[in-house]
Amino acid sequence: MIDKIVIANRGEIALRVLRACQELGIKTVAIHSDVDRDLKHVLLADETVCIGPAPSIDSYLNVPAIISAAEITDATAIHPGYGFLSENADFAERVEQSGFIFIGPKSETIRMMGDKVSAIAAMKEAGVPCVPGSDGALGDDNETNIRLAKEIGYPIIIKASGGGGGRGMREVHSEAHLINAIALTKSEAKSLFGNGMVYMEKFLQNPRHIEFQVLADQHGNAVHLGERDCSMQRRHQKVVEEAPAPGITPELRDRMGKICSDACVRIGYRGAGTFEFLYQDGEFYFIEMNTRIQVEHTITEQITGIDLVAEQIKIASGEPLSFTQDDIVLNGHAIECRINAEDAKTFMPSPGTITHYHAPGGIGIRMDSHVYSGYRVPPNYDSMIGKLIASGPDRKSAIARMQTALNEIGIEGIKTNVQLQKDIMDDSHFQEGGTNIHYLEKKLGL
Ligand code: MV4
Repeated sequence: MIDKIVIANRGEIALRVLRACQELGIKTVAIHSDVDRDLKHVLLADETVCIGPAPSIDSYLNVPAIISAAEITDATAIHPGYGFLSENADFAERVEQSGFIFIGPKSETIRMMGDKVSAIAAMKEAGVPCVPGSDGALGDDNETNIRLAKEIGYPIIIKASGGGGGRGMREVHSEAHLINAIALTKSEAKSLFGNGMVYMEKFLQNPRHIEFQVLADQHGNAVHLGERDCSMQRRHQKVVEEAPAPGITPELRDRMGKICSDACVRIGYRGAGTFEFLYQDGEFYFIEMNTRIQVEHTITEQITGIDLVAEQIKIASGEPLSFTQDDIVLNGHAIECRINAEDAKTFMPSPGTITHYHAPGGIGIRMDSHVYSGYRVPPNYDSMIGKLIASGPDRKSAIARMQTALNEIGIEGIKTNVQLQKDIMDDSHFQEGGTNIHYLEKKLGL
């Protein structure tokens, strides 16, 4: 059994993991950088280890320092959170080789999902619907690639196999640009990811981004926890997420969810995971799988009542899932607004001291944040300082509760995106539901 966990992260997710550990009676080790001594979870952890200076590369990405911290504190397991080393297969492998439990999938699974060509091949094989495309890496023969694109039909998109999350992709709208686009994406991919492999897909012009949450144990059991709509985004940064996704029928949810949980069993998946789909004209198309706990896991927790971080830990300890698919019931609606320390016009990060902080409350309100009055937001990391989650019996009540909470929240001393979130909640198209991935950028006039 896991009795002590190193929390290899910072900010709100480190606090989220610490809370789960405390509830499970597991001891905690907070590792932190120089500038993060006063983080809330560091102040609350059983033990703390400073692992390096502020730059992530020297601290939260410093693999030997993190493994050493696990060794000197005699920890059992390492929770990577999201971002940083959470989807680094080499890190997961080093953790396990050093005799610790990596709270996540096997390193081979992380490696397979990190390579999009192999991820798509595995999913297609497991019966998951994918975007019509090249079914593998593009070769160097121009004629073959031209014929392939013609068969798929323009517009198409060239994507780097080592990419994901929006990096290393290029749309192609006609044959005249194809060969050049492939060459450019290949060379970008080589310099960005050290891997020049690229593939081709039909380009979907107005999809929504809908993802399914899964949990799989080490005994061949897997379940899905429904879907989230993450279409409200700007430059590949999600701004608002909600669960369930507007307009998805129970039948479609059950069908797609089962496809995802069956695929988990088929590939030997372990832990929490997310199947990312593009959804357009009533059809789902798999694009990527995330092998970590995600920022927006909270909204799934609110509608299922399941503590996803606790489940990750229990699965990593070897416990079988304590519920079946039939036990999972979705209740009501939940919305998450990401609260960022950023300039409202330029979206540039706005670090500094929070002179006054007041968290909203009331029925259906959850504020996951590590900040407090007097906390200094360092300039070295992501600008997300918290997540405001509103839930209710239906979407309308969740929106009303979110609007109330956004008016109640008090964050002074730094710039935030609270006004943007109010504007989104007041937006008639958002209120209608089902806006696509381009909606927010268009609304902002980008
Ligand atoms: C696409 C696409 C349209 N067609 N693939 C962007 C991030 C990466 N996860 C995949 N992405 C996309 N892939 C095909 N075949 C449009 C996007 C896309 C996008 C996807 C999800 C959320 C936001 C997005 C913003 C721009 C483009």
